Amino acid sequence: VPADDTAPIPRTAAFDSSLGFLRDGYTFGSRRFQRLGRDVFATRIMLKPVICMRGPEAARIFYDGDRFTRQGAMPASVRHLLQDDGSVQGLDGAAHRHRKALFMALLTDAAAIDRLVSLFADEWRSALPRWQAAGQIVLADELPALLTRAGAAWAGVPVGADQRDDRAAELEAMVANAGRVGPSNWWARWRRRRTERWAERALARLPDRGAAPTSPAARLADHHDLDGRGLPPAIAAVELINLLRPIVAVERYIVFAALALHEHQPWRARFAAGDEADLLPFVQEVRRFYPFFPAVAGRVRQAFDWQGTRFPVGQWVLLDIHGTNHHPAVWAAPDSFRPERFRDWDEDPYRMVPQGAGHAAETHRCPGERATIALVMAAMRLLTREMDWRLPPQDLSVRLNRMPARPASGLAMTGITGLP
Ligand code: MYR
Repeated sequence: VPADDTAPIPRTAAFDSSLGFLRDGYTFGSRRFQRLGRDVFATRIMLKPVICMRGPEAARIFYDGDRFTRQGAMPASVRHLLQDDGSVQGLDGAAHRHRKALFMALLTDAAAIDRLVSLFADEWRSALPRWQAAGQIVLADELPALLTRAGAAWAGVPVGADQRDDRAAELEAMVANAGRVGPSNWWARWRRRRTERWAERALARLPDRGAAPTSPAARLADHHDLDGRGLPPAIAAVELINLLRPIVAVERYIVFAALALHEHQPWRARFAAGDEADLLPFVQEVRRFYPFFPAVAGRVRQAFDWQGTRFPVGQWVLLDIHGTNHHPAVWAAPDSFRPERFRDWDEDPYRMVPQGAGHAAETHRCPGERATIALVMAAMRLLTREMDWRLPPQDLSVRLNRMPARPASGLAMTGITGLP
C-alpha cells in the first residue's frame, strides 16, 4: 500500500539518531524508511534536525535545479578530506557549472579515459611478476599505488618511484578516513597537507617541465573561473587532488568486483572464456550492490514543498544513496547480486545513483563515472584474462557500519600466476 505522501513526514522515535547512524552505517536510512513506511523521515544527527530521503523522486528533488547547496552540509571531518574549501563541490549555480565543465571535459572524453585505463593496466602488468613471486598479496593494499601512478601520469604530474608510496598512502588515507572522526581523521588531514604542498609544487613546475598544455594538470593551471580570474595556486592544488583522490578510491570498487568474481564463479568462468557480453552489466551491478558512498548531504538554498512538508532555507537533508540503490520498490530482489538486471537497462539517472543522480554537467553528480566504469572493467579483464588467483581462507565480511566499506581482509590473494 503506497504511503500517503501528503501526510506530514514521520519522525524517528529516537530524539537524536547519531548513535543509530554510527551503529547502522549504510543501512541507517533503509531500516528507518522500512520501519516508518515512508521514503522520507525527520530526525536529528549530532543534535541537528535533518530530513533523510531515498528513491528516484527524492534523488530528482535533491539533484535537479538549484534547490540545494553543499555548503555547510558535511561535517569538517568529511569535507576537509574529500573536497576541501574552495573546491568545485562547494560552488553553486553558474559558478559551479563553469568549474564543473572543466572536470567534465577532462573526465568524459573517450580518448582521455582510454589513456587513463591503459596507464592503469600497464601499472598492473608490471606489478604482476612481483605478486607472483610474493606468494600472497592483499589486493586493497596494492591498488592505491597502481592507481596513484596511473592517475598522476594521466594528469600530467607523474610521481617517481620514490614518491609513489607516500602519495598513494596519503590519497588512500583521505578516502579511508572520510567517514571517521577523531585522531585517525586528524592524522589523515595532517598528512593531506603534504599532498597539497606536492600538488602546488607540481603545478608550479609544469611550465619548466614543458608539460603538454592539454594535460589535465595544465588545463587546471590555466583554468579561469566565471569571473575571469585564474585559480589561486592553493585551489588549483585542491582541484588536482580532486582528480587524483577519486581515482584511488576506485580501488574499493575493484576490490568488490574481485570479491564478486570469487563469490560468483560461473561469471568468472564466462569472463575468463572471453565472453564480454555482460561485463558492463556486471560492473554496474558491482556499483549498485556494494556499499561505496552511503549518502550525500545538502542544505536547502531555495525553499520548496515536497511530501506535504515545507523545506525551508537552511534545512539539512541527506539523500540515502545506498538505500536508493537497494530500494525494494525500485529493484527486484535488491539484496541479490544479479548483473542480468542491467542487460536492458533504461539508464534512468535517478534510480541507479552510486555516484550521485541526474545530469553531471549541471549538478554535483560525480563527473568521473565513465572513467570509474572503464577502470573497473579493465581490472575485471586483468583479473579474469591475464592472471589466475585464489582467495585463501580469510574474513571476507563487509561491515556495513564502516564507511567507506571493504571486505575485512582487504582481499588476500594467493596462487597468482600470469596467464599467457
Ligand atoms: C572521492 O571523492 O574521493 C570519492 C569518494 C570516496 C568515497 C568515500 C566514502 C566516505 C564516506 C563518508 C561518510 C559520509 C556520511 C554522510
